[in-house]
Order: sequence, then C-alpha cells, then structure tokens
Amino acid sequence: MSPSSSFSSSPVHLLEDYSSPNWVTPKAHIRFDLDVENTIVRSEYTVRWNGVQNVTTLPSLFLNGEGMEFLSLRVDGAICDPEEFELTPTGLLLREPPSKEFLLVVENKISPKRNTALEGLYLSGSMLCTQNEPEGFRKITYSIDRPDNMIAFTVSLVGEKELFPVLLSNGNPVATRDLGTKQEAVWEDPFPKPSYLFAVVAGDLKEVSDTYTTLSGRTIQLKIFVESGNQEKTEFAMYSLKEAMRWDEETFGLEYDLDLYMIVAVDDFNMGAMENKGLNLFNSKLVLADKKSATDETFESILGVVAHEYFHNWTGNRVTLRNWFNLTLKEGLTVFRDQWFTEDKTDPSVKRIKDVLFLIDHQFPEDAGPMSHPILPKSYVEMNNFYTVTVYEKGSEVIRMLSVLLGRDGFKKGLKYYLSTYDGQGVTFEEFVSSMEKANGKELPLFRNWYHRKGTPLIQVREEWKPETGEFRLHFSDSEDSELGLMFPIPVALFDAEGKTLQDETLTMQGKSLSHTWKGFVSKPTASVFRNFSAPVKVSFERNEKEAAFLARTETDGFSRFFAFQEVIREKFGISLGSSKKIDKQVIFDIFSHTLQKKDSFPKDYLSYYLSFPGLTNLAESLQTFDYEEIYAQRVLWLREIADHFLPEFQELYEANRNHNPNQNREEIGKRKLKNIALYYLFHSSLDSNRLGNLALSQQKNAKHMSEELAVLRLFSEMGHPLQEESYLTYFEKWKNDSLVLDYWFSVQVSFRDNALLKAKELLEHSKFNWSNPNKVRSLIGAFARNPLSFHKADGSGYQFLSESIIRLNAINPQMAAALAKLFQSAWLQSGKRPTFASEQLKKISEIPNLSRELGEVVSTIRKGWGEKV
Ligand code: B3K
Ligand code: ZN
Repeated sequence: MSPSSSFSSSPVHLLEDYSSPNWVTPKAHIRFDLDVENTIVRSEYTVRWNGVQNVTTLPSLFLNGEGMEFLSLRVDGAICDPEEFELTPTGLLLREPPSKEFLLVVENKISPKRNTALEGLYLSGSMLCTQNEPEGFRKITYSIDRPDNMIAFTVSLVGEKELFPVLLSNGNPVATRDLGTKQEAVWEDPFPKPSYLFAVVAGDLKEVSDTYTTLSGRTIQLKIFVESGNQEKTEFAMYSLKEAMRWDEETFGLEYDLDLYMIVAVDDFNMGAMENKGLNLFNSKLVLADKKSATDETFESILGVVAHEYFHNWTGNRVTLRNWFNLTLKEGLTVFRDQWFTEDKTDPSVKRIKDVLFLIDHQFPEDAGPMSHPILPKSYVEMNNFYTVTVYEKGSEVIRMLSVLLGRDGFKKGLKYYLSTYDGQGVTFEEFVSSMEKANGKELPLFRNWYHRKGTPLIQVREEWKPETGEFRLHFSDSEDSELGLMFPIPVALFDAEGKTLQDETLTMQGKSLSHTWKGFVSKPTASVFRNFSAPVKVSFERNEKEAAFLARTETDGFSRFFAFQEVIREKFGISLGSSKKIDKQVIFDIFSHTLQKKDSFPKDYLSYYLSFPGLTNLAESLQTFDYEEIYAQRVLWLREIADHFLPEFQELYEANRNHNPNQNREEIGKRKLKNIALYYLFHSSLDSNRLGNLALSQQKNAKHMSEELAVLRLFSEMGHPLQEESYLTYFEKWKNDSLVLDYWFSVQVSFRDNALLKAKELLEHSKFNWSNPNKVRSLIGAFARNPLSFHKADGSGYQFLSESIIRLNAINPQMAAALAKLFQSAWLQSGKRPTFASEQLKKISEIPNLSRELGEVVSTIRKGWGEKV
C-alpha cells in the first residue's frame, strides 16, 4: 500500500476549478472485518444526486479509492458486471448511475500492517487505528472523499476478542454482539460529517475515565485509552481536557454535543493529534506525561493540543470546510482559540512571546522562500503538504487581528453568529469574515486580502516631532507594491520621559498608508507601535537606540517590553558581526541590571524569557544574515561577556531557584526555568568548567523533574563539555525502556554545534532508533536538520545526510519524507557553494524511481523557486 501515488501522474488541484459535488452520500454504513494482514471493508452508501435538478442524463459517479484490492460492487442490491464500472489507480467509476437516489454497496480489502505511510487504516504496535485527514479515507474504502460531502455514519467493527477487546468509532456505542472468538461493536454518530473526521480504533487498550458536567447540567463521559502500564500518565491530559471544556463554555458559550469524548494515545503518528468527531487520536507524546518523564514544554504542549483538538469540535467539525483550500478556516481559527486558552491558563505575555518567536523563526522564512503561499493556497498537488506554519500560525495571526479590530467581545459575537448560521455545513473563509461583519455592523473589505497575499508585509514607520507646536506624528506605509492593500490594527502607546502613558489607542491601517497626529506634548514622547504584535508584519522603524532601550525598561505591555529589549540586542549584535572591534554593550548591561534589580516584580517564567539571549535561528532570521558560524562565534563571546559581568547575580539566581517542588504550577515552572537560564549563563562565564560540570551533573542525577534533567544534557551538548558522554550514558541507562523519553535523548545529541553529523550517523544505527516511528525520525533527522551549524556545513555533508534519509523515507512514509524535504528551503540563503550542494541533492531526490506525490511536490516547488528547470 505504501508509498502513495507517484508524483509524475498526480494532477494539480486549483481553487478556481472548485465546484460542489454532483453526487453525495448522506448515509453510510461501513462494516470492518478487522485483521492485521487483511481487513475486509464493506461500505453501504445512500447515493444522492446533488447537481442541477432538471438534468436529463445522469452523469457517471466517481468514488475515490487508492491502494486497495477491489472485491465487489452492488447497485440497488444487484451485483455489477465488470463493464458497468471502471477501476483506476485513483478510484472506481460507475458509468451509469440508475437514478437520482440509489443504494451502492462496495467491498474491498486492505492491509493495515503493510501501511507504513500511517494514513488510512494502519497498525501501530498491536493496535489498529486510522488517520483520514485530509484524504486518508480513500485508502480505507471507496468513497466520495471530500469535505463537502457530509455523511451520517453507522459503523460495525468485527474483530478477534483477544486481539481487539476494545473497538471504537465516532459518536455513540449502540450495540455489541458476541460472535464466539470474535465480537462486534456498532457505533453511530448522530452528526453528519465529512469522511476526514471518521475514525476507528481496535486494540488491547486500557481506559482511564472521568466525567465532566456542562454548565447546563449534562454529564459527559471522558475516556482516555492507552496501552497497559501508561494509565498513570494521563492525569494531565485529562485535566487539560476538562479545563478546555470549561473554557469554551465560559468564553464562547460552546458546550460539548455528544455524551462521550474519547482520546486514544497512538505511538506511531505522523503529526500531533487529530480531531475526529468524539474520538480524538493523539500522538502518545501529547497525552502521556508525568513530572519525571516530561518537560515543562511538553506539559504546555499537551495543554494546548488537547484544547486545540477539543475546540475543533465546533470550529472544524460542526462547521466544516467546503474544500481543502480553506484549511485555515478551521486551523487558523482553532490555533487562535488554543493560544487564547493557554494565555488565560498561564502567563499571557509569555505565551505571546513564545508564539511570536515561533512565527518569526518558522513562518517568516517559509513566507520568504520558494514555498511561500497565501493562507488560502490557490493550488496543491498533495494536500498534506499544506498543513504549514503559514496556514496554521499566520492563519491564527490573521484571526487574532479580527479580535483586535472588533474587540474580544465583538469577536465572540461574530463567532457565535458564524457557528449558529452555518452549523452542519461546509463553508469558506468568506462566510467567516462576513459573519464577523454582520454580527458587528462593520465592513472589513480589505481584510479579505490577507487570504490572498503571500509574503510577510514590511511596514515602514516614520515619526515627526514638532517642538514648536507640540505635535507628534506617526506615518505607516506598506512597502510592497501590491494590489492587495491590507487592513490591520496598530495599537500605539506614547510614553513620557517618566514612563507615564500619555496615549493608548488602536489605529487601523486600511490600504497602503496611514498617518496620525497627536497634539499637546511638551516634549517628544516615545512611541511603542504594533503592541503585543498586532499584525503578522515586519516593522522597520528607524529610531534612536535610546528609545528602544527606554521601552525595554518601561513598556507596560509585557510582550512589547520583551521585544524592545530584543530589538536593542539585535541592533548591537548586528553591528558586532563582521567587526573586529569590541562593541560597547553598556546599554544592554543597563537593561539587564535594571531588570535583575527588579526581578521580584516579574513572574518567574516571564523573567526567564526576558533574560534569555536570542537563539541562532532567531538572530539569523531577524538580521537576515545567514553565516551561522560567525553568528555562533559572536554569540558565544557575547554570552561570556554578559555572564562575567553579572556573575554574582546569576549565581544568586541559580541558588535562589535551586530548590523547587516538581509541580506543574507557574511558580515552580518559573523556578525551573530561571535556574536553568542562570546555569546557562554560568556555563558561558569564565568560571571553572570542571566545577560547573559537576554541579550540572549532580542536578541531572538528583533531578525531580525532567526539565531539570534535560537542561543539563542540552548544556553539555551545546558546550561540547567533557562530561557530555557521561551525561548521555547516565540518561540512557535510566530511560532506555521509555521510548518517549528517549526521543529527547536522540534529539539533544544532534541539536547543537557543528559536529553532529557523526553522532547522527551513529544514532541511526542505534537499536532504539526506528525508521517507521515518526517521533524517532523527527527527533533524530529532523533535529539534525534544524541544527544550522551541522546541517549547513560548507562541504554539503549535512545536505547529503538529509537527502539520503529522505530517499529512504520516501518508500516508508512519504509524508515524513516531504516534511523533512521542506528543511532544504533555508539552504538557498547560505553562502559559498552551499546552495549548489543543496540543489544537487534535491535533483538527486527528484530522479528517484517511485517518487511519491508528497515528496515530489515539495522538491519540485523548491527547485522551481530556486529558478531551476524542473
Ligand atoms: N487536523 C489535524 C491535522 C491533520 C494533518 C494531516 N496531515 C490536527 C489539527 O490541526 O488539529
Ligand atoms: Zn487543528
């Protein structure tokens, strides 16, 4: 069954070609005879004509179906002769449908065990499970597999009791039957849904149950299914689910609609999780956690992803998509909802800082490279390739802008209007934006251009100060000569010299430029613009360094204060690159001192971010200079200077936060982070590295929380410390039987420094590495390619390593291969012969036999973007 269809024979899908389906299947009864090697699927559909009513001859009906063995076809009970239909590599064509409504029964066979692509029905460990978004259902059975075909499903699952004591599907369990050594379970989902939300799970699973009572008093059963032995590790996921349910009721008045909500943890999963109606499937790493084995970052991801999938129940499932071009309609919106949720549950400034850093480090480069696309892509060959940071994260920023333009209450009104008007339908971004307009009585015409314009807009900001009249003017202009003028909010604060807020107001850009004048000042105010990162744009605001430094100390908005400091650091750091002279860093030291003196007035996790020095990728991206060796060398010098300057302060910070409880609350998470940041600076100072090494090793050995333990491995690895190997070994011996914990171990060893290639090759041969497990592939190969120092080695060896891995994965899991191939994008900006080496590797990939649709599209898009003949 793997790999999927080949690239060369795959058509391009165009948004402009979209039309609604001629035929739909409002009802389906799918029966599975489950078997690891050979599963028989029998699908019974009510097929209905959905085209123009006065049609004279009914056109043919095409059912999607790939990589399966056809068994039989019946129409209205009669078996079809071979000449009545045609089987193609992508489906089944019924030449002459008998009437406008009829019953079709099709039978086919699939092999879950051979399905290493992990799409459709597949085997993970001893469990059978499905992944159908976007187009996996067509790998299970013949169907009209598109999101605008809404289906009321009934599902019968038949399987060996011993192998599959637990049989699950969407909706409600309605019957079970004992069939001797086998059993049958019947599930019915009362909510019609597209096939991408269909799910099945069968296995020997243990259940952890809880209940949730909605604000209207309904009791919902909550169940998390895991492999035996993992029950203890579900507490935090269950807590996250209940928090998300409460939050959606309190914030948007949205209540869960079934009586049962299930989550299943799956070890082999291509992404994070999947929002199938009533039966979410999750990558185990986003369900299973306890303080010993999961970092604080993992806990926060669990909180966010459990909430994200839950929120999809309304934004995605109840109101779904008309076509895949509109993916951001559910993803951008649901990411925004999960970000908002985490902001409410943790520290809003810290969450915003993390989300924006992620956007800058990952989405900005994508939007500036060969794979740049608008949040509403206009064409695709393989939809899986468009689950991008642009569709998700930029999509979320676009939705967030609505919540600023309309206010959060206006946004809530708009969302309620949208969900109640389009409940049960598949719609487009247009229905969403017009709902926001209608509910708020406000027109947003230019806002729609965000869905069509690609690239990160660059906004120039100029200020004018007229001391004689006390007038202060800000001018904003869109530097791109684009037809697609934009609408976005610009929150502005003006501060006096004492840091008092003189003005706090939100301006709205509509089109290409905007000027605003304030009057009545006695001295020039300091302006903070685009507060809280109000639009996904780059801002060029040439101004006095002192003003940014002033904002870094006084901005009342925590996010903008952090970013002002980053701006100061980046400016200075940029000057130091390529300069042999030592740069005066007094302004930076002053901000550090000021902040360290006031440290008790900040939440600890906020302070830990504020004190962190920007990472390699962030420096490269924001300075648009990609000589990583130079950036790395300078960064080490800077860190040493800062560390030595504030040695007593960092020592004190380490000691003060050394003792903590291993609990998941803000205070304790903050302590762990601060302690680790302090240790990071101490390691860069001129203190004796042996003594520090022993201190760190004892932190690792006595750790009560994974965040303490892993921080040490990271430090040793980043510093290339002599105790590194001992640290890795200690960790391995402790955790060798916990596959999820070993993922951290794989990744930490290849994430830093310029000599990771040897390690990566060695780890590929390790008995715990497994090419078929996406978490392992991401932890080793993905982490290696995200380490710029090793990946962008001048001799091209990093590129060769990646391309060889990709070629191997093309035959196992094309989605993983394609995801890794995207990492080549950044090679084009590198110096020397690197772009040539990278393009040779891509060419090599493009020439392999059986190049999959997923990988082929990525490689050809990058090569075209680089101006190569493809
Ligand atoms: N909707 C899924 C992602 C499906 C990815 C398919 N390659 C998870 C999510 O965004 O919630
Ligand atoms: Zn999602």
